[in-house]
Amino acid sequence: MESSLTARDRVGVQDFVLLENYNSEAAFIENLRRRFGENLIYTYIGSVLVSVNPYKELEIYSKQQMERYRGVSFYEISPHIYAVSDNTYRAMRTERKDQCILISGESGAGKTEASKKILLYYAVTCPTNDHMATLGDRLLQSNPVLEAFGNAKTLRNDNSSRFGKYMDVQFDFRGAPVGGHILNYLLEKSRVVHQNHGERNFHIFYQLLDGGDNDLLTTLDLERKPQNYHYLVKGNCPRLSSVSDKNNWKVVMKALSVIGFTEEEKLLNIIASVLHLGNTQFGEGEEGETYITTETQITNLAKVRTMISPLDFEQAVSARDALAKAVYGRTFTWLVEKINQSLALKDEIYHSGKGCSVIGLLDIYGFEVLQHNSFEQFCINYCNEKLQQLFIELTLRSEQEEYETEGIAWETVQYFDNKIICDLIEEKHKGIISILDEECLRPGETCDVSFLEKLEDTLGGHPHFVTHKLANGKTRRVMSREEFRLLHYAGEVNYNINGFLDKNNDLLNRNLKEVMCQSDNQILSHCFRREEVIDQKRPEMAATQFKNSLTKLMEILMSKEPSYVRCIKPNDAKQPGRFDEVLVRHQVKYLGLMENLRVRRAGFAYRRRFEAFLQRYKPLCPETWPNWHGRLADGVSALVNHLGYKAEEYKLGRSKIFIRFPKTLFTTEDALEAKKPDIVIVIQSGW
Ligand code: AOV
Ligand code: MG
Repeated sequence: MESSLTARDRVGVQDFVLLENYNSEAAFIENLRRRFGENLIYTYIGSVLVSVNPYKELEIYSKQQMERYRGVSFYEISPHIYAVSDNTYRAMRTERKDQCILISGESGAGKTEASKKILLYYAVTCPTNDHMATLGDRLLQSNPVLEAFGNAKTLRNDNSSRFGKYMDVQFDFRGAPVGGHILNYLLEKSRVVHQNHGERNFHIFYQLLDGGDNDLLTTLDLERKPQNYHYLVKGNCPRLSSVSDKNNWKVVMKALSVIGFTEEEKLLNIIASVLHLGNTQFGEGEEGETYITTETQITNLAKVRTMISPLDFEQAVSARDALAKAVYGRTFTWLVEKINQSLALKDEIYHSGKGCSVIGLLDIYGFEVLQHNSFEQFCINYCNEKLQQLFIELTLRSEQEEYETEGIAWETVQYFDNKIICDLIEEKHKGIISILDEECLRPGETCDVSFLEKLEDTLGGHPHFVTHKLANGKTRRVMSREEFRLLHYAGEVNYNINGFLDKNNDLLNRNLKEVMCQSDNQILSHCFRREEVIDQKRPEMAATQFKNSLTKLMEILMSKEPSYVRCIKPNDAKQPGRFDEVLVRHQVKYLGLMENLRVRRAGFAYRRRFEAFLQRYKPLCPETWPNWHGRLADGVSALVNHLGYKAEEYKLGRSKIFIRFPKTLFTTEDALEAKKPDIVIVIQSGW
């Protein structure tokens, strides 16, 4: 077999399973470091892809590279995100089973970039369906739009996803992409009205101000300088060196037109209104009444002002901000709906009876520890706990269970099961979310502090929950009286309770809702439904809604065959070429990569069902070629004996053969490759 691997590709080992000292974390990290030094950012643990963010453009994503990976097995070629894309695609085609690719890692580790590369691979390499020739383009163009409205610069990442995203790509029976559907999860709305120092609001605001032409800005009554807008100055970071808002504006406008979007004007009107809303300033009158001290020309806002003015100063500010968040958040959801309409599967394909298969891509916000962590970080980190739980469930646990069902002797690998933390957060009645909801609903005086006290009463003594009072000198780091600490699988995080109740309640003044229902802007009147104003039922609280949507997401993912991409961030400075070992070690630990490797290694790198193994390799043994008529297990036995497999190299289970080292399989594959011309000749001569 001609190998496609060059000497450089072979730096270190390309699959950790081949690492001699596979129990050593130091050897693991050294392998990552050496490969990273050669710009080899991808390495496997069996079929799991580990990716280290290079923080620079690498020449490994071209169309030629895509071609190299098409239809090629994992072990024949250097590890790549395209190999995962291709293998997943082929598994979907041959096994006719829906797939999903789960991308995890902390903020800035490269999840979103990975998901875009996968999508690009499908858009470029898959056949096209005549009915849906432009679908690939539309799938790709959904990204810049959603990023403009849902991503922002944070201290961790200049293009940080501030919403969770799960995207289904649907393929027809010939393997052409024919549809797509996006589910979005909890946008970090609070960013619309407040940003931490060094962070920005959502990209779209700056793009509009920098890129919109003069006429547009005049129509919207906007000035160019972000500094003039109250909602854009909180982080004191109007410009970014790494991105051009002006160029991205063009990209986003073009993307909207590819998607077939016709409501730009209304959409931009809303974005401008949010900025004007932020600039609505209040003064306090002598009698404690509030008056508006600013004037703008946006008509919708006139009514809003009338609504706000009877409130006291603080209420007025908070009503204004609540409105801005609601308007932005709902517009974002509306935008996702619009994109979904553009990607929707055509009825004639849906009803063709030929069936579609699906590959789901999950790209969520990564685990996040900030100086000041609030409700948003709590939700984001909870989401990461759930994803880690799924990983444990599907790789570590199911792998070990398979050995049991197959009756293979096996030494159990210990791993940290984070279910205890998921329960701490989501359990009915005594989980943090339940307690938070209860506190929001309890009549009488409730506040963030009473919430904290309730947490202490209920959760005191839980090994993953600490507060100032409970710490009792047991913790080295000082905690304030307004915090609780969770010991997450990925590290400790202190959450400040201020604002938890409000954010969970997520209430909007009823009168303001009413004004929005009556808006001339159809997007707004669509987002704020009259029924909502009439309906007295209290909608579910924010955290519970999020919890329920995550439960549904887990069900979706569990019903599919998963592949994993584990992203690692090499340094905190967003710099190329820097590999901070302490930081990487921490991630390797909490991602459970060593356990992942141990399970893979202590176990068997490859496994195949007897039928599949015989079918593929039967030409290599006279006893099994051309057909084996006895018991499948005996046929496999005869085959491996003939091939000279040693006892420690393999085991036969009840229905599968387990091969310990990839090398064994490589050798067998090579033998098959060498044999191929003979087989063809034999078949042609009518044997
Ligand atoms: P994230 O999605 O994991 O963070 P991103 O995918 O946005 O992280 O990556 C952060 C930045 O790292 C990108 O903007 C690129 O500059 C760089 N980068 C990542 N992967 C690559 C790559 N393969 N090649 C070149 N540069 C890369 V977050 O959304 O914050 O959780 O919430
Ligand atoms: Mg991201």
